[in-house]
Amino acid sequence: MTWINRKSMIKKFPFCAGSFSQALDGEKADGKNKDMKDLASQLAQVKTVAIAGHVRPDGDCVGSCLAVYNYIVTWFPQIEADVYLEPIPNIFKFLKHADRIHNTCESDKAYDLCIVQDCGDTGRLGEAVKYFNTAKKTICIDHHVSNGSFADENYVFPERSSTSELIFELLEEERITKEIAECIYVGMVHDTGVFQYSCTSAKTMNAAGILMEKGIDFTKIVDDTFYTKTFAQNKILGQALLNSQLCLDGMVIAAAVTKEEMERCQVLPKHLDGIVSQLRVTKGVEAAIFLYENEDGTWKISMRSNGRVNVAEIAVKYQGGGHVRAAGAAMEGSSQEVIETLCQDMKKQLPGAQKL
Ligand SMILES: [Mn+2]
Repeated sequence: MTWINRKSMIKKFPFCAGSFSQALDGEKADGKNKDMKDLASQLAQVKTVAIAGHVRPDGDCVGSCLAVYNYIVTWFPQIEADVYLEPIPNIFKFLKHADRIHNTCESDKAYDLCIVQDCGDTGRLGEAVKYFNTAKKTICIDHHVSNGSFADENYVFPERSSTSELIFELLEEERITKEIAECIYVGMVHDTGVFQYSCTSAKTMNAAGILMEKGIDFTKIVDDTFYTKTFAQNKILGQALLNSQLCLDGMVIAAAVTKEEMERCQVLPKHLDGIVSQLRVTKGVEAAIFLYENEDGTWKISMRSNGRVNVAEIAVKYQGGGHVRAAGAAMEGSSQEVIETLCQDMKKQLPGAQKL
């Protein structure tokens, strides 16, 4: 059995960084944060602003970036603002001004201010890093544990549910329009698994309550952007569940889907999100393993833990990475070999587990 070095795997699991970190004292946050109290005062003197987030943008990244963009165009119309993000998932395109996002960074404009959001390091900004590098001033707003506070001003709180929750704090409540509220709500919903992960706090819920009072259609937002799956996605989920097996006396559940099965259901890797989460909520399991076959016959591995197993530790062994409860890697071999190898690793962390 061999494994493959895929550094990108480490970057594939942005979900809810806060839920796996030890809670810091949010208001002191280890001294890296300067005195940024609100966004308005940061915008007072600037004429041009670039907004950017991480590559492969997720709900929190899109929501938080568009919230700031909509805030600027609504309340600071004299400022020329641009948002730079890689193409966003279709489900987020209903957000106000999603159609104005620049997917490429052709302009060589140097901005007065560059605000980077939901991004733990400049390496994850993709092409938009050039606007960060050339801006007169930079601001970083983020909740990733790994964030080194790399900007001039940093509003970085790793224990918070989402960057969108931080944006909520930085805006004046009365200036949060319905459209801005929708952006923030989407980000909070996605990074908390609909207010479910342990990063969800009373602050998150209070903010969500205020956003609900802005008249947003919160039921539709949750359904349309989080729960709704295409028919093809449901078919492949069903196939994965049919293929699943219990290992280690029922402590681990594992499932693999092959290229052929993906072709039959007409799905791409990006349509497999959520399958491993469904496996994880099987009664009695400590961890879930989901594999899908890459074009070259290798396997992309996703792992989730309910707490006792540190899946990041296992992923790192195979040059992958992630969080304690959510991690991934890529491996070679038959699907059964891969599952057995990973179960052996999990067995070491699960005293009492008997047979594979
Ligand atoms: Mn986030």
